[in-house]
Amino acid sequence: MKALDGVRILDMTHVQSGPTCTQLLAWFGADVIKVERPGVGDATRGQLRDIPDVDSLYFTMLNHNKRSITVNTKSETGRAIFTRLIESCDVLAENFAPGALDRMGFSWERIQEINPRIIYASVKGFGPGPYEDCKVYENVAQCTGGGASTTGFDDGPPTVTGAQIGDSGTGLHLALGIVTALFQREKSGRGQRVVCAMQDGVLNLCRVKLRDQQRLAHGPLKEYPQYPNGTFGDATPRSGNASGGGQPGWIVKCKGWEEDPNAYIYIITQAAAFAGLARAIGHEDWLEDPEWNTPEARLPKLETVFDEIEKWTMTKTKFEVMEILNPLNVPCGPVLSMKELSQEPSLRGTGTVVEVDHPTRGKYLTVGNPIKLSDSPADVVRSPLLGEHTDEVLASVLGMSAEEIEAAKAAKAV
Ligand code: CAO
Repeated sequence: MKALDGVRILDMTHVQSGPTCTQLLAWFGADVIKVERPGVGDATRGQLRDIPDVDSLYFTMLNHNKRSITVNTKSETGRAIFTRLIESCDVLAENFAPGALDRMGFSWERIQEINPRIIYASVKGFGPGPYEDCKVYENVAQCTGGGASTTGFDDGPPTVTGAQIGDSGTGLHLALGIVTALFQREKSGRGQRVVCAMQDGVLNLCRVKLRDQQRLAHGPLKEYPQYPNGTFGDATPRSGNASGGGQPGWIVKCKGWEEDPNAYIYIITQAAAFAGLARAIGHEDWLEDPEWNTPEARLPKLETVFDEIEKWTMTKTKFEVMEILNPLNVPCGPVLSMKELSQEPSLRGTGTVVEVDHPTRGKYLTVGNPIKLSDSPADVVRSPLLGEHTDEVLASVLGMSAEEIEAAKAAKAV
């Protein structure tokens, strides 16, 4: 048995933010029925294709464990089928441009009339306000949610990150909203509206930067590299690779950095483990010297501290550094490339990196469910082909006869 067995999701999501959410719910056991436009489908099926005429990795890696049905929700017969699907499902999830579902004839009021128990969940770019009608993609959300203004080096431009905090991050938020609403429905008997704006999701993940904005009013941010030599403006600045948690940290070069762009390691010079670190890099002299042996004394000289650490790390590989520093309780982590992560045996062992077989693509790697439940294991099942389950869903979920299905096909509704 899976945690969400018995929960049926009418999945109108596309691209990345919404599909991330419904994929998670599918891994927890929900029956996710992905509704796509006949002949077209989710635009990502054809985006960034590596193999001609085959569903892209963009699509396959975001739509595991789902069933696909094609319905033209703008045709009369299609709308009637969609109405019956709303009646039969617990959740309707979507992330179209603002107003798209209303334009199809399905306002929240109408959806509640059809099924008062349904949870109607949406991702939008912005919440109510001046930008509520805007279309939004990942990097736009990273910029509007505070990610870009606080990422990068102080002397460089705002920078977006490779982690998809706008899309996948908001999808995660939406998934939590949906299961919370399902939990409340157990007591209230009613569905509700769940909305996550990507700007809000990114800002939530940048919470500590709003913390720093307010600390700035009371003096410089001492853990930022701008202290004590640089200047602070009136907004949280970009902190480069500085550690956010009040324990100084930085990325330093390791052996082979000249050829390998990822021969680096992150090292945190936590006060409690500093003595071991100083000894390891050959700086016992720091331990007795009041110029170096307290965090306060080191704070204005962090650049020198990390330069000295780097002289040592450049003589070792990032994995050797890890092996030496871990027993000394020095928090550190090698910069791992996607190539290294894809080959890491422990991630294969836990199902976080999984190989999947696909009928037209063949074998590919994906990221499995990162959330591990002891009573609800997640098996990764390949993504559906466009409309692969149309007949099956119309017959088994809506009880349509073969003749009715043929008639819907003839009307080009499915
Ligand atoms: N049958 C008939 N029509 C369908 C359909 C179906 N099964 N499924 C979708 N459509 C229609 C929609 O009704 C819409 O038509 P209208 O414009 O006439 O209302 C159209 O297809 C596509 O909707 P869209 O405007 O959402 O698509 P887009 O590619 O232009 O925009 C995006 C994409 C992501 C920018 C936009 O959907 C958006 O801003 N979504 C909210 C924020 C979000 O989730 N962004 C993250 C995306 S991941 O980077």
